[in-house]
Order: sequence, then structure tokens, then C-alpha cells
Amino acid sequence: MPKLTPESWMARALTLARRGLYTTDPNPRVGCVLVKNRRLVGEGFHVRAGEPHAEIHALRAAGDDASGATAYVTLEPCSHQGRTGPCARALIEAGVKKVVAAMQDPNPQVGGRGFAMLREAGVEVECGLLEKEARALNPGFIARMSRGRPYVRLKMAMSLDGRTAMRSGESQWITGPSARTEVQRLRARSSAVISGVESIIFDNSRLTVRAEQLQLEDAKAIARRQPLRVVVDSRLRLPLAAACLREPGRTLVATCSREGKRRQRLEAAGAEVLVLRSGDEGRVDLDALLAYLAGEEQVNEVLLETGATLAGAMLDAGLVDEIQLFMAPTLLGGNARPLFALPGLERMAQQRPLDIDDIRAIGRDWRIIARPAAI
Ligand code: AOF
Ligand code: ZN
Repeated sequence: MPKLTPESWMARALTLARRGLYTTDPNPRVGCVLVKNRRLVGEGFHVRAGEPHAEIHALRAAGDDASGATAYVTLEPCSHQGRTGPCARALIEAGVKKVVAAMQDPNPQVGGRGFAMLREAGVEVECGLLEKEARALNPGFIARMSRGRPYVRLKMAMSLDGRTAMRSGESQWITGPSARTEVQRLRARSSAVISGVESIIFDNSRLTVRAEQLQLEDAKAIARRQPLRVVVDSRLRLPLAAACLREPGRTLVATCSREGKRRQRLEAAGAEVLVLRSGDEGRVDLDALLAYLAGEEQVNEVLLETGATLAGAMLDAGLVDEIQLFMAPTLLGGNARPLFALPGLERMAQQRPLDIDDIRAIGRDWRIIARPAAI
């Protein structure tokens, strides 16, 4: 019997919210538990955008028992009429007497108005319980709503001697099957996967989620939603025969080339071409690309899977929020390629410190989760 504390109810709501990890995009993952007389009377989570929010599922499950209950929700109940009705109104109408939320909704359409609506109707409101855990569930949604850009997770595979590909570019495979399954999960939870054209030219990677590699119960449902594939390709060098152009889902080629002919050919081969202003040295302006993805494509989480040049440029521009580094028990030697090209880095004073959040074994490899240290 778990302890019936407010924390344990919110923890249950967080567990429910996690069940939407792969499906709610572009909406946040949200869970809700209704408790009355120390008993759980209804629970639910948001499954898919366009479908009912977590609170509505929980209210339906509780029926008449919702009256007088306390709602534990991982996000502030909404106050707006979007694809579905305002949850704050539904909670009021069901007679819920108290709402405990983990965090305020960063969506400017809501942003505190849900709480105000509840309070005005006489519902007691508390906010901030297990907030850190709730925020960790939706880093992309929060980044998009509050900073106008996605949350960028950089995934890399390296040898024990810190090398990521042979000098030729050959890199398949450094890590084992368990690590590669983990990468499939990272793709599946992301709204978009970004890669540089060099990596695509060399690996001919498909950048897709493969249900058979996911090893999850609902792998089929997940694989139906492919992340948007984004190829950073300043000069439109993507081969027309690239495998990623023939996969289900969309491939967006981000360029600053204005070559009309090449663009038309790529479009005929299945790509969508996005012409952006150029940043440093005639390369795609990465800030502008991320702003476009958040603003026009509602991209929450990005998985960056690329080589040393683009990885270094993204890091240099301060656009990497998290690094997931898979380290394999192998040596590739001094001729092999490093993880990051950081050309301006010459002195120890210029080193890039990281904070490590987690290290664990994944099969025969090690996964290190780190983030650039706040300076
Ligand atoms: C909630 N409970 O379970 C979720 C909420 O387009 P709609 O109608 O689905 O609205 C999406 C917005 O609603 C989303 O941007 C976020 O602000 C909020 N999500 N709110 O009360 C939920 N998923
Ligand atoms: Zn809602």
C-alpha cells in the first residue's frame, strides 16, 4: 500500500503522464488523478493532440465521485478553447473542490488564467508540487512556449578514446544493439531529427523510427508518427537518391542556396526545401532554423544526430541543451574523427565545461547525459 501523501498522488499523475511520452506531440504530456476521502476515484492522461486532455479522462472515470474531490494535475488546467474545451471549466462544473498542479502552463494562451478561473469559482489552488519532475517531462514544450525554440538533445556515439568515426567517415557500428534501441526511443519522442548533409551523404541514414527496433508494447502506434527529418544543407548537396527522401513522413532540407534548378529537383524527389538567411561563412543560420521549427512546425524536442562540424557549430551557438553520449568499449585510434570540431579552441581557458546529470550502462555501452555548464 503506497503512502497516501500529496506527493504520492502527484507521482502517480506523473507516471500516467509518461504514458503519453511518444504520442502527445505537439501537446505536452499531462497526467491527472482525482482523490476523494483518501481514495483514488479517477485518473487519466493526455494521449494525442485533438483528443481530450488528462483532466477530462479522469473526470469521466470518476463520474459523480468527482464532486468534492481533489485533482492532482501535472500541468495547470487549461483556460482556453483550443481543439478541446477548457479543463478548468470542466473541473469547476464537476464540483472538484481543490486543484494541486505541479507547474503553471507556459502556453501564453493559458499562463495562470486556468488557476485564476478556478479560484474565481471558489476552487482552492496549489501549484509547485514535484515541479522539477513535471518540467523534466516536457522540456521541449516548455522551451517552445517560453523561449520560442525547441529543446535540442544532441546524441553521439563514441569509442572509449573519444572518437566518433574513422577518418573516411565510416562509423557503423560503434555502439551495440541496446544503445541503438535507446536512440530509436530518443527519435520516437522527438518532434524532429536534425542531421548535417555530410552525415547523410556518408551513412545514407533514414532518420526514421523503426517499430521493430523499439521493443515497446505500443511500438506500432508510435511508429506511425515519424519525426520531421531536417537536413542542414547550405549548398543543396543532398543526393536525389538519398534513402531519407523515400521514407514515410516529411524531409525538410534547410539551405541558404538560392539555386532554383537544384531545389526543383530535390522537391521532385520528395524533399521540402526551406531557404533561410545565411549565418557564419555562408552556412545555414542555425538560430533561424530553430526559430522556424518552433514557430512554424510546432517542434518541441529535437534530436540532433550529426557529425563533428554541425555538432560543433550548434554547441558554439549555444543551441545544445543536452548531450546524450554513448560510449562503446572499443578504441578507434588517433586517425579517427573527434566528436566536435571547435576550430577556435586553442587554450585551456576556452574549454567547454559540462555538467553530468547521469551515467549508466546500456547493454555493453555506457550512456552519459550531460549539459553545457552555465557560465
Ligand atoms: C490541460 N490538460 O492534458 C493538456 C493541456 O489544442 P488543445 O485543445 O489540445 O490544447 C493544447 C494546449 O492545452 C497545450 O498547448 C497546453 O497549453 C494545454 N495542454 N492542458 O489542461 C492536458 N495536454
Ligand atoms: Zn485542458
